[in-house]
Amino acid sequence: MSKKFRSSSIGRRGFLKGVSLTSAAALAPALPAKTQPAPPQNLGGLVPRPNLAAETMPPPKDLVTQSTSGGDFMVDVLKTLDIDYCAINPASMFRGVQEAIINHGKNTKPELLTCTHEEIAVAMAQGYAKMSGKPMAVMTHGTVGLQHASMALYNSYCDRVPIYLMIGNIMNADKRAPGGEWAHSAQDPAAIVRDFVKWDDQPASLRHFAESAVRAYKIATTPPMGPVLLSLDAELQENPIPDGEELRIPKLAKIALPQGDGGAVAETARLLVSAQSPVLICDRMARTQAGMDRLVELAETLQCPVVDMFGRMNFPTRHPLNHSFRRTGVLANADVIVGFELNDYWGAVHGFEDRIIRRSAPLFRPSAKTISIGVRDIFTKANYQEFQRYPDVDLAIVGDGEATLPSLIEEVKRLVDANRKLAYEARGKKLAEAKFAMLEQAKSDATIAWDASPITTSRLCAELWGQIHNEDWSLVGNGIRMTWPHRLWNFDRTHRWNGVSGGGGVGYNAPASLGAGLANKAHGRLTVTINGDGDLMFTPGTLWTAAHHRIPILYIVHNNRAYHQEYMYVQAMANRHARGIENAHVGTTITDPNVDFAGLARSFGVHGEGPISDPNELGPALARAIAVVKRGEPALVDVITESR
Ligand SMILES: Cc1ncc(C[n+]2csc(CCOP(=O)(O)OP(=O)(O)O)c2C)c(N)n1
Ligand SMILES: [Mg+2]
Repeated sequence: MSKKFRSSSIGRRGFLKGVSLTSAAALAPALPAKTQPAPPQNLGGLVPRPNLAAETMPPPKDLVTQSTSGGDFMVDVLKTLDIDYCAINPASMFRGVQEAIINHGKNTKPELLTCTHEEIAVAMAQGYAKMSGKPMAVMTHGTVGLQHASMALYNSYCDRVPIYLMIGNIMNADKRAPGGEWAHSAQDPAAIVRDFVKWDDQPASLRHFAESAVRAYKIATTPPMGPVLLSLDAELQENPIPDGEELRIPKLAKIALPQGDGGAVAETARLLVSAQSPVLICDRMARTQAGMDRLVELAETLQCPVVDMFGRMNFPTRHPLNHSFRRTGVLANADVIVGFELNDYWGAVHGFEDRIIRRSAPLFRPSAKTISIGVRDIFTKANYQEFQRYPDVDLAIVGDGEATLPSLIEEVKRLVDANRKLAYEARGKKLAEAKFAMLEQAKSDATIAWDASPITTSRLCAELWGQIHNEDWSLVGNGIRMTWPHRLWNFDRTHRWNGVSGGGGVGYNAPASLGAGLANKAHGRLTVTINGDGDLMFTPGTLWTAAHHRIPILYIVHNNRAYHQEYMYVQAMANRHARGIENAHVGTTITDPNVDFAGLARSFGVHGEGPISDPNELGPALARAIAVVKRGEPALVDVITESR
């Protein structure tokens, strides 16, 4: 018998005498013989593994007390960035910073928001940033939290929205507890999302952190904006600030936005002024009310139509020059087309059919002059193909759309003489007539199947509009594929609409709307969102966060009990293959069982109404829910809809 074996067998005998103070058995309260748990059966891999590290470590000689921590300094740095909120799902890898935010930072600037999924945290930040104009911080666990966050991060990236994301990591292998901390650490944790964040870093010291933290903010908020990622070493967060360490926090520069080249802007003005039928198209253009006001000024000066692709709230929907729903008509006539911050210039000026076979055709004449103004060309990555089809424009002006508008307006105004003014007025009159006819048509279309059950999406939107139009309302998400509210309602300010997901990743609407609702809360606005049932099933825990943080928001569930878009695609495929559409519900519907969204809401502490399939019950249910929201709480109305 080897010596090694003998000594270990003695150790085992000692343990069996019950003298090992550090054993789990010694720490457990004694139970009467009768209630002693039965010895574990063969549970295979299900038996929880003991924390060997804790059991075998001698107790520390001195109780560790430290008056500073790296996390405290990190919070001090964050405070200089004027970040109001930090959305988290709690995780030990950032426990140092979390504790510092709560106790050192007094849970203000940033204040923690408790989220039930990392995807919710990031999407909340996306909706918040667009509505408030500034980033929210998000903290997630190391590898696993970041993996959950990744799709929402991709949406933010595609939408060019700043997200200030931090994750925890343990860089020194010697410091990782066995088990989870190894699985939650990575050599290069950002690798999984590097294709769709603008910048990332893993600071090795607190000085390094300070610089990277300020740099990250600057990069995220410089157009084209985007998410950034800082990986925070747990030791750096938790340990004291090293003795004698002189730390300073770099200042955050005021960012002057890039404007389009003066000569190119003057050329654009010349083309616009001399055109017979100029068209302006915009997408992610207006960041502020000034952006919308300037676009109105430019359009009114030229009396030309504006097509809004709705990536932001760019142009008032009831304005006589808003021809977003006559895109095909106005482009067919256009001789000059100027696109502002178009995510997809090619897509905006082409028709594309993808239901049966994939084919496309230009919507404009080959002789039309095409110009783009925006920052999209400044920043492109290779792998993910969100950069869209190549837009072969005649002139690409690289500059921020909103920031370039003043010089363009000035140039245009300089060139417009009295004769032109007269011609423009005549053009504007015709456009106003067409717009009026379009609005009347929309109102009439909305009455089709008015009394139908399930409820038409047009009736839903008309009822909703009837109850909110006298409030300072804000529609922050729309699962009705963009049509009815924008056709019917009077969106007249930038906060009336908050854009779309960017990456088309479902699960965005519910949490992004909540983030926008949080931003609106400070202004006392009535926040409303129309949420697909499928979308809400991805991120239902959002409702709990709404209740927990008392965020007033009205969720309308556009409940067609299906992933209806996909249902229609499967129908289209079945049609193409001449096999009948009877089976298209397989894998595409959300029935059997039906989801009780009102019950779900109530279970999270949110006022729930519905399911409502009788259109006459809709108005009273909306009124009750709006009353709840107006007193500062969230509410949900589940509306059984047909899809149109
Ligand atoms: C993460 C993700 N998964 C799946 C899809 C495919 N998808 C596109 S629309 C859609 C349906 C969403 O359902 P719902 O919100 O109810 O909208 P509806 O189509 O019923 O109007 C799905 C599953 C996606 N875009 N993103
Ligand atoms: Mg649906």
